[in-house]
Amino acid sequence: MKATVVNGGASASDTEAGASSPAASPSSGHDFQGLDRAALLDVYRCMVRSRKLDDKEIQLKNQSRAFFQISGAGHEAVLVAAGIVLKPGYDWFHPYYRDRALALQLGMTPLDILLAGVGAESDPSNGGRQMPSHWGDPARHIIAGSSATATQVLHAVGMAEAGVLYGRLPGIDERDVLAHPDEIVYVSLGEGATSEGEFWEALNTACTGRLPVLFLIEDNGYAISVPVEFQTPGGDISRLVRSFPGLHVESVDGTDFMGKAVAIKADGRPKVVLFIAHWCPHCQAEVPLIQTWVSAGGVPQGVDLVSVATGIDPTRPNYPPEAWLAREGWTTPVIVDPTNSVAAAYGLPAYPFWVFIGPDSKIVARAVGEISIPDLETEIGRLTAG
Ligand SMILES: Cc1ncc(C[n+]2csc(CCOP(=O)(O)OP(=O)(O)O)c2C)c(N)n1
Ligand SMILES: [Mg+2]
Repeated sequence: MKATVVNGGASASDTEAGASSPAASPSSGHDFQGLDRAALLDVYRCMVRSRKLDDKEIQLKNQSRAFFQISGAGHEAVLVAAGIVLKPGYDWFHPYYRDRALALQLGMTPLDILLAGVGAESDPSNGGRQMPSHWGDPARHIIAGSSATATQVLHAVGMAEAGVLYGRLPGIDERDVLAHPDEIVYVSLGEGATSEGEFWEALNTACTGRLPVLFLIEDNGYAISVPVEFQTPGGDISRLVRSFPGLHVESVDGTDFMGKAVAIKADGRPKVVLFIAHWCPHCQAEVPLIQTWVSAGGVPQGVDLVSVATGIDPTRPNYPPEAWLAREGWTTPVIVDPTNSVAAAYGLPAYPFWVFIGPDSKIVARAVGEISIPDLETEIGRLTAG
């Protein structure tokens, strides 16, 4: 799941990219953004709790004790990160129905969620009058939304505007409790809902008014059965919104809790970089084999595997490459190279193209064409052997 984070306000700079804010941990050589073991375990616990609740609700539905289920599976990582950097009861939340892990991270309990799951009168979100996963918790500033997709983005922009006005207008009761100069408004939606007018109206107003809104677009590749490339031109909403004045845009791997923007950086870790073209039959053959190897835990600890989608051609098969790779279940981070500049920097001669980079950032080997798993492992072994 790819997450695009955009905000139109001045005060949200440390909430971008779904990443957490503290400084780096010195202990392990990995960058955990300063989160210690206990904090990371809490993150993991919340993600697992969210997934287990999905599983339980599916079971309840199969038993006809619940009548609808809306899964948050695959969305957990970026949502727990968002819940950590934002403050319940201080910032304002307009989540959508996939935001189970956010609701948990902000403090809603599994019981709260299950009561909504079975439509109980005591459901704290909506008293059993809404579908499940329509999170609501006034004390935590979680505002239950409508089932009509994308309506929440206009509510969020209105909330942000109200916050600004509360700061300016005299004589408002409880102003100090209800509004804070550095509060922000979070709103989330799927990539399909960005095709609706409400999304563009909201962006328009947020940017014109420089309102502190964080839009989290959770791009899972589909709007029910409609693939993203059928309704978002170019298949990537983050590319379309980059020209809005005052809008900061980050596109991150939403299944990676650290929300890393994908890059090939000199960070002391050996790397294997795979360049692929969506239309290339050799790449199409290679991708499932490599994915099987990755899924079986083939990439050794301490080595980064990165893929670069290059040679992009809208007139050729499997365009856009992100959608093709999503269909293939590709879990390796992808750098999209629309101008072939990354490929040129590494001297790509043909597809697929492999580059093996040592911990000192020097290129150790290059390989062109399909590569067998034993040969791949031999090359990686040479990298890690120093
Ligand atoms: C205005 C409106 N149109 C159609 C629907 C039916 N509907 C519910 S979810 C959904 C797909 C939304 O896809 P996306 O925005 O990508 O979110 P995802 O479910 O993939 O997270 C649709 C069309 C709706 N709820 N509201
Ligand atoms: Mg979707």
